[in-house]
Amino acid sequence: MTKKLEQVWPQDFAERYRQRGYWTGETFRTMLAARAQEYGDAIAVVGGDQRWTYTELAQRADVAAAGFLALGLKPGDRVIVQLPNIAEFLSVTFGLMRANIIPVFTLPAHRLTEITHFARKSEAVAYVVADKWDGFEYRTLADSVMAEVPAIQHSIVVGDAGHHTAFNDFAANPPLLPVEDVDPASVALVQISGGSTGLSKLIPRTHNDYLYSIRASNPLCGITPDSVYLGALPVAHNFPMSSPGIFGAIYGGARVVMAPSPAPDTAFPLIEREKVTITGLVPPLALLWLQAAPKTGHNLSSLEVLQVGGAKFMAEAAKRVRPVLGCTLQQVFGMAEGLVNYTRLDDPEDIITDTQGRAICTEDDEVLILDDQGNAVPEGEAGNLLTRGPYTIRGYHDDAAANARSFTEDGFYRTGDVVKRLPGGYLVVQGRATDHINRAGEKISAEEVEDHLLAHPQIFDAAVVSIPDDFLGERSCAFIIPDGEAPKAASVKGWMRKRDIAAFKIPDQIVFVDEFVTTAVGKISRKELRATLRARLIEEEAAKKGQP
Ligand code: AMP
Ligand code: DBH
Repeated sequence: MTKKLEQVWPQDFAERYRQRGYWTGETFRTMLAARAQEYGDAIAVVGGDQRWTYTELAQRADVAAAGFLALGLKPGDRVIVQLPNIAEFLSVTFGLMRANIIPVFTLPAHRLTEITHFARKSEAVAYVVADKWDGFEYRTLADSVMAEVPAIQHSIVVGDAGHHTAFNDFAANPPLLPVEDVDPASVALVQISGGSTGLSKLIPRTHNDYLYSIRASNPLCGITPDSVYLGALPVAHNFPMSSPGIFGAIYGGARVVMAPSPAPDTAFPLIEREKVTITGLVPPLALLWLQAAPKTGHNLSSLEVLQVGGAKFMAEAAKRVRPVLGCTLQQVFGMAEGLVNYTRLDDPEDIITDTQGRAICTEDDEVLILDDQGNAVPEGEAGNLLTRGPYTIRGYHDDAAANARSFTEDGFYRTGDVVKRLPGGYLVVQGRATDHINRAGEKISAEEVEDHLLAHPQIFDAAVVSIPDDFLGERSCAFIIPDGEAPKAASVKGWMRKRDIAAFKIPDQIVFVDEFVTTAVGKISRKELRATLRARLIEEEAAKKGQP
């Protein structure tokens, strides 16, 4: 028996969210069908040399759905999807949803260790990858995943499939039989958390709640049928997927352009050619774009909105967006668990540059800012952000310990972020209470990386911390107490690489130390330890910089 995959709000909340029109009963399947009706001949997606109209996208989703069902997959099954920014991202995803099969979205950067964790935790029965991407062989990864997780019965490859199941052969299947309509309160897809403690957790999102966040995002981000959204960040991530992202674009009858890379030399020609109007970036990429734009020969004048989020965008950089790129900046502070804040496109310039926006749902995104004792802090003072609302989850999948930690008894999600609130509900992110590293928008759990390091035969103990970084925002630094003679830092990094984990989790910096500080009683929490080590390194680096 597989564990039930669900996301349930208490009855009174569910009723309220329905009554107020947030949850409409629409599903991804009915949504796409309606768009194909209304915008049939308009181009829905551009990726590589593919250009599909809405009619074609819906047809391709039907073909994909028939193919998945012909393999023996059943409604309610879970499928790991690991695809880059290609047109097929949408035909695979809508195909799965068309058949009421639930996609579990992983990032192209994930490797065997992460994929097997997601596969086991979600009890997935199939795995969809592209053949090769960015120099990496996903078919080989698929072989390893299948060998380690026997419950995965099918590996489906977009492109040259080798001995795997070819997604491109799905077209040979008999057409789709009618599929039963799905309950809009059921889970449509699974997102993954950045993992503030330990391994990443699974985030089940329902049709009702996810579609609400998309539908409500569109007007705040200026999406109309004339919009062209560039998928620059990996589109499996919650931000470019839903804020408003590729789904917002499809919801609005607009166009998605898939960029194989967010680098200016790839993205700028696409902006010019496809007349892109909106895209979303993490702060380090926004800095790169600001640097490259004045020198580019490409015409970027179609760009109306540049969204920046995933990590804090500093005000000084934010101020340069309009003069350099000639478009409106939209700061986006969101989380795969739900709550998304946007600066509004017509906000005064200082709100746009100095805040991370305000919640989508003015009436029913409940935002609390509390001190460590749980008391509300006065407006303008920093505190812990907790939230509850029509698209914020009430629990992770199958993780009682994480749920006990991350949710209050009355269902508020403890975001782990420290924020202050300005008049009008605008939030300014000040920092965070949890020990993860936000490396250019990729969240890395200190604990997860420490666990890997502790498996090294020459490492006695390790503490991983975030260090402020001019470009990345934060980088990761591992403090290591060697067991005997210290290994070389490069060899520790090389060894980490062989652990089959996403490259962004490999420590940027390694510092060997003889011992960790302890308090008078000889005990120190990991949290205090990390804080002390971090403070000391920052101080030492500042002292070094200060020297002539
Ligand atoms: P996740 O829970 O993995 O989806 O990551 C969401 C987290 O990313 C938030 O809780 C914040 O810590 C961080 N984050 C997202 N957007 C911003 C932003 N605009 N400014 C600062 N931090 C952000
Ligand atoms: O960082 C995030 O997870 C994020 C950022 C902006 C997000 O999930 C979102 C918008 O929806």
